[in-house]
Amino acid sequence: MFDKSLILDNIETYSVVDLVRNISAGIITMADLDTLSDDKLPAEKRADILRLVNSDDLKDWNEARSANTIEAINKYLREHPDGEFRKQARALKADLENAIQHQYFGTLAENAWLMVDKKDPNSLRKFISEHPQSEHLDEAIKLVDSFLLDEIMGVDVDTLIAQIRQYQTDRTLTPAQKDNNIIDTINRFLNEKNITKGEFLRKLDEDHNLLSAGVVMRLIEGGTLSIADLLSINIDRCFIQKMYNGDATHSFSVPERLERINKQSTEIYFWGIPSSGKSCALGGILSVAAAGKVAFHLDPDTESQGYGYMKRLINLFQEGEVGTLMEGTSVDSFYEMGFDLIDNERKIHPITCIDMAGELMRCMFKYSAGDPMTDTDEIMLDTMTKVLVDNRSTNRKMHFFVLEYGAEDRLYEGLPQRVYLEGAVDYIKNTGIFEKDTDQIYIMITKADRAKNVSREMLSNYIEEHYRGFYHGLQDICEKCEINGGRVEKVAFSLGEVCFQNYCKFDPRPAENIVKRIINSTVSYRSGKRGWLQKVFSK
Ligand SMILES: Nc1nc2c(ncn2[C@@H]2O[C@H](COP(=O)(O)OP(=O)(O)OP(=O)(O)O)[C@@H](O)[C@H]2O)c(=O)[nH]1
Ligand SMILES: [Mg+2]
Repeated sequence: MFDKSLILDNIETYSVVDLVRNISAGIITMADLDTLSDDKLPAEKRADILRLVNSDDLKDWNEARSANTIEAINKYLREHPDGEFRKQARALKADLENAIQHQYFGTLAENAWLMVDKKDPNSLRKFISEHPQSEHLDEAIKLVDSFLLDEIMGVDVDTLIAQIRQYQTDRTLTPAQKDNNIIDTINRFLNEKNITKGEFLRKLDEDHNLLSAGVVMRLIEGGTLSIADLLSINIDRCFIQKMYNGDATHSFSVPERLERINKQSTEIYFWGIPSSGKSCALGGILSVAAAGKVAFHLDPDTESQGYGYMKRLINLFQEGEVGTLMEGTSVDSFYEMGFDLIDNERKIHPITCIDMAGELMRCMFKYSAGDPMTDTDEIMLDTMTKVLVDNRSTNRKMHFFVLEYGAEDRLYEGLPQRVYLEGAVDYIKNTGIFEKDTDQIYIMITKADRAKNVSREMLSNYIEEHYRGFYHGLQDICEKCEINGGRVEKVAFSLGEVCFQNYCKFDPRPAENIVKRIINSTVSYRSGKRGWLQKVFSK
């Protein structure tokens, strides 16, 4: 309506052709023009319009326009060399030719995109330069970018392993999220990042414990791995059997809070970051101590706060058998395991082993660094302070600092094992908990089955190379507190063969070595001499 009155009100500004086009478009009619005076629409212009409206020119142009093909427009141009609509016809023809050309190039680009090797940056670059109009251009540029980033970041199979380890230690993820992320990352690296299955299998061969049974099962179900692959990297059939039997890890309920160590005994503490192998080492040591070989007998204290836990640890490892390991110790668990170890000369060594959650090391670090702590963190630190400072017993004490072999690059909340160990030493120095009654400090390198040739020299070099500050901090404490003639003992430990994180074929020898050391360096008495023992522990 607006168009119509606009045209009629300004009729003098419109050409004859323009007015005819509006008539043929139905915007105005001849009857509308009849309402206009001759002043506005002179008779001559009105006659021209009438002639054109009734001419073949307009009819043919309308036909050509509605056909909307180059053929129809060419026909109009051919038949009306003086046609009034030639200009519009040529413009429409150019539009149609452009559209066809665009469509042609689009199809070309589509076909070319199908042919591009998406794993080859050169192939992608060629596509980008030859098909700058393609709708796949953004995708191609992104792919090239991700290749460049991989190049800068150095993406290889080691990056994949580092990412897997990162997820494994990420406290913000649930166990299901960890597994999902690990599986997705492995598949992405194998499918998109030019990492071969052979390379990945070699890494699994180097560390049979890299992936959990749950993740391996899902990789097999998804076709990424096969049983034949596992056999090809020398994974013992017994572990595959265990995995398919669906044997799950042992879990333990949270024990009651500990106020003090009650038993008159030598107290043995195990310090180390989460998953460094403290509980496994303790389990191995207790199992061996109870096995009747390097010691005659182990008599657990039923009174002990961690009695149930101790009984289960003792049964966890049997020589040559494939056992299922336990879950990580939760932050609010602090187990006291008291027992009498009767050596082969029938002398009695009263001992209390204390298993602490690795999370406690983080709490100590956070405390020293002034970082915010949760309520559970506070409670745990408080338990430790009660046991080791406020309600400190007069018992003799040994401390094992557990250091996981080969975990230098693994980060826990962004920091490596070294930083937490050094933080623990600082905390210990400040609280003075090693003063007076500590007899020995050990550095125990766990998971030593991963090392090639374990020897005294190799252990010393390894510690010197990766944990110098921590080692010298401990040595400092030994010298100042006159512990073991100023010497930190070093010992290697391994459970034997550990596979899929949850299963273990137990080799008792490393644990036997530790039990012998414990027997040699703890106070003992012959039965019937408990009064004498009381004197020893109270000195
Ligand atoms: N290769 C190898 N792996 C081990 C050994 N001991 C433990 N592990 C692995 O390390 C994992 C963690 O061991 P734990 O003993 O639970 O570690 P932890 O120090 O008690 O950890 P938190 O209780 O979380 O502080 C186990 O589930 C095993 O997969 C070992 O001797 N060799
Ligand atoms: Mg533990």
